[in-house]
Amino acid sequence: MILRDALRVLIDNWDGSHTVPSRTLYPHQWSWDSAFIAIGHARWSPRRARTELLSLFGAQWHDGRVPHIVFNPAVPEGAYFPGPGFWDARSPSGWTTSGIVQPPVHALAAWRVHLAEPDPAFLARIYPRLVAQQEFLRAQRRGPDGLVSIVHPWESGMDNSPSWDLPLTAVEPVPNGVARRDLCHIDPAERPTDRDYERYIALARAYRDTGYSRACAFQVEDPLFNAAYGIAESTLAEIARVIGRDPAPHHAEVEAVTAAMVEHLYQDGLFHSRDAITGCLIRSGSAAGLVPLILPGLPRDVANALIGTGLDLFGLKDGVLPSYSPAAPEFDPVRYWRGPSWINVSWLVWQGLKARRPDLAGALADGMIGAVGRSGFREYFHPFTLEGHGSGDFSWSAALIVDVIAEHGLEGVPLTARELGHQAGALVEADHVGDQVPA
Ligand code: 9WN
Repeated sequence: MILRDALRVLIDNWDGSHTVPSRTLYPHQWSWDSAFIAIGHARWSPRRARTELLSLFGAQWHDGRVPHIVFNPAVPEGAYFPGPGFWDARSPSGWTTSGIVQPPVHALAAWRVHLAEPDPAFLARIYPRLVAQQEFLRAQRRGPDGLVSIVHPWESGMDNSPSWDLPLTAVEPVPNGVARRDLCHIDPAERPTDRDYERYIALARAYRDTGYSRACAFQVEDPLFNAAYGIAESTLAEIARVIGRDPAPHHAEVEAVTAAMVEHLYQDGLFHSRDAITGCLIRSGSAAGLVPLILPGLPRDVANALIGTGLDLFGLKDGVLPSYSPAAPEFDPVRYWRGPSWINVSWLVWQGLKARRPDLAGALADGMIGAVGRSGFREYFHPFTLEGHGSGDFSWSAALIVDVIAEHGLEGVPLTARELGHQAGALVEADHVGDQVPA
């Protein structure tokens, strides 16, 4: 039942070449959403997964950046704020886009699509684009210590995390006089405050006014973003091997960024963000600090300490990962990224736990399935009651649950692709009607 419902969400949110995160709240294509969604599609329709990624990379800029939103021209300007008119940006291929990025989890997604249905031609096609995405970060975002920065909280993907409260004080909030669209759909208690929103808009406007070329008042080295950058290099090495390219530079790069993260972002059993303007570590209780567990070369003592922190401060053994530690005073169990549990961050930590602590990984898989079983495919969940919040029928919650079920199974029995397809039945047969495969 969960599986069929998940596929139903993915099919309903499909727009012919990509999947919207949510029909109501987010009616365009989002960058890291598409990567997570492709990971789910790979389990039942690798073709759709390839289309999802290729359509996103079809809007890549000449400098290699993959914009965090690719706007659907058929959706009215007012359906999402800030929309294409605000960002005033266009990809070389003609798509209107935003000008900021999100964590580069796309190489990981491409690789998993390939594992589901080996396709060296797809890998050969997407590899140079994935490399260009990393090169953009090296060219425009890498600091002297070898870490890449985000220039807007939206680039972290964990937009309203308390980790950004301090660096955001450097941004003057400017009332923008535009009604917030998100509050038409969601209770204000579950979304960022107006003051935070004014800062987001002021910062995006300032970056836009530099031609999307110079960081403004916010420049932060985030552990989730850097871990994504590192795992992308590690995965690019795998891809390079399959298509006959040299994996060595990718291995060297993931080793270098892992070492830089341990040296500069790790303290007392957790990775933290660092303000790249002041050089100060922003000590916080964000679950972003556990995501470096996905890095294959993380020193064992660091990994063990992270797991200890996960158990002590995040309640990891209960199988539900809050986005912010309940032990911290800023914790809020229902407000956007300030405490609720999200399936994508849980999924990333699950990846990191599988080889290191299968028992905890299993508990987390059961916890993710339990959350959607209790409340449906919501955007986020109260970490104690599992009550759902934010948007309903949220695509990455559905997609990643398909992946979790395919691997971990329901009640511990994994499903083969054939069984998964069989369970999905007629839904899968009907899936390709109206698809537009990117040229
Ligand atoms: C701004 C689409 C996106 C996710 C982000 C999440 C939220 C947007 C918003 O929705 O951000 O990009 O309007 O709040 O924070 O991670 O990619 O699902």
